[in-house]
Amino acid sequence: MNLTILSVCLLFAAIVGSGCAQNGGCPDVSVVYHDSCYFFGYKQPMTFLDADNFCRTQHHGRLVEIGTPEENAFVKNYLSRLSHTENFWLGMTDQANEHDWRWHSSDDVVEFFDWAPGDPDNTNTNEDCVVFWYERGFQWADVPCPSFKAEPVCEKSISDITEIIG
Ligand SMILES: [Ca+2]
Ligand SMILES: [Ca+2]
Repeated sequence: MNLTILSVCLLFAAIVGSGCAQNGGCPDVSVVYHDSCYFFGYKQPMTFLDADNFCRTQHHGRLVEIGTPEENAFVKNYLSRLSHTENFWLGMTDQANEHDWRWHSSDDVVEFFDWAPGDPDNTNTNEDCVVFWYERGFQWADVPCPSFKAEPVCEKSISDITEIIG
């Protein structure tokens, strides 16, 4: 664990009262919130498919799927504390049917949204993926899946880890 990660971890612990020592079974580079580990990419913007692949292969998880306003607030709060002017992918698309937003890993219907004003606008009828948009305080914006580049936020359920270990 390097100093930066440790600092972030301690800051996080101070905010939410959650310890870092055990880290809930998550890898050292992750942050724990409720029953998931989160990994925030911070080096290399990539396409949606590359980001999805990154989360599955590097973190054995998936792009983040936001189920509640509280989870959304947690992720946005974390992103806002990174000294990092970048956008970050969510794991949702409306590629199959326009305006029918689904979680990418399960095809389940997305029920909570935090769209930035004016989004989703499906610019050029070609915006089927979604980012936490830096310039709008990390509210959500639809962007083109194949050409837009952003950083991944990966999520892994702690129950998945328990199943692997147990
Ligand atoms: Ca769309
Ligand atoms: Ca848009």
